Amino acid sequence: MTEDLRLGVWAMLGEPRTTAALEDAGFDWVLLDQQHGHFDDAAVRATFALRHERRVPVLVRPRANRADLIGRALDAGADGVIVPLVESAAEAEAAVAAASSPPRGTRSFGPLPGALQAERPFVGVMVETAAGLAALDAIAATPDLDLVFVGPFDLSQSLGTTVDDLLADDGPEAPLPRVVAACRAAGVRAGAFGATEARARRFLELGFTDVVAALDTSVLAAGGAIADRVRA
Ligand code: 3PY
Ligand code: MG
Repeated sequence: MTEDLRLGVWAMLGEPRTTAALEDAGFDWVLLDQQHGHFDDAAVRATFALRHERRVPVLVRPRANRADLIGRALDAGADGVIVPLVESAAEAEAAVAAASSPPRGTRSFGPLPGALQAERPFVGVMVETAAGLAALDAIAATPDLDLVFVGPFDLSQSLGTTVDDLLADDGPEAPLPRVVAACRAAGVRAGAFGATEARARRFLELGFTDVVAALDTSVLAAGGAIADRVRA
């Protein structure tokens, strides 16, 4: 297994204090989901306001690949973004440009602490449609892109298959091995939304490095094991 493995936890609940506690839960990064989770801008800002020690990177998935949404997440203090539904090199470049201050990009300055980050934020784009897969090599080659991240639910629906069949398919021309190969060729990280332990392990076997291993809800549910141990 690669040493450069980064396991993530994906926060859906929009609960700032619960999410802040996840920074101590043993994962390498935390993501706040504004596309499908309950994080509105106020919850994102409240989560970052609780962060004094910045123990692990906290990323945001904005609702869409839009410069205004990416800029607001970064202004709130996000260490980076993972941008959904990217289908072309031009869309990937738009995401990187939105996250990067001039001269590299077009990010506008706002006089807030998050806007004063010295380093360029981490930028991932999600490949999760047949069109995105068709443009994979060009997307992965986007200058300054850090990560290509697979959304297996959208991707399997778009390809007319199931998540588990997608994960089982490991021939060289299969979608997931192609993502790993394209990322290696381009020198970007390969990530995926595993979310359950079994699927996260399978993504690691396939060569992905930045794998979501749990949701905030599943971390809470895992606490049932504590009750079981105490009862025993
Ligand atoms: C997907 O699997 O499509 C995702 O975006 C995970 O949230
Ligand atoms: Mg998706």
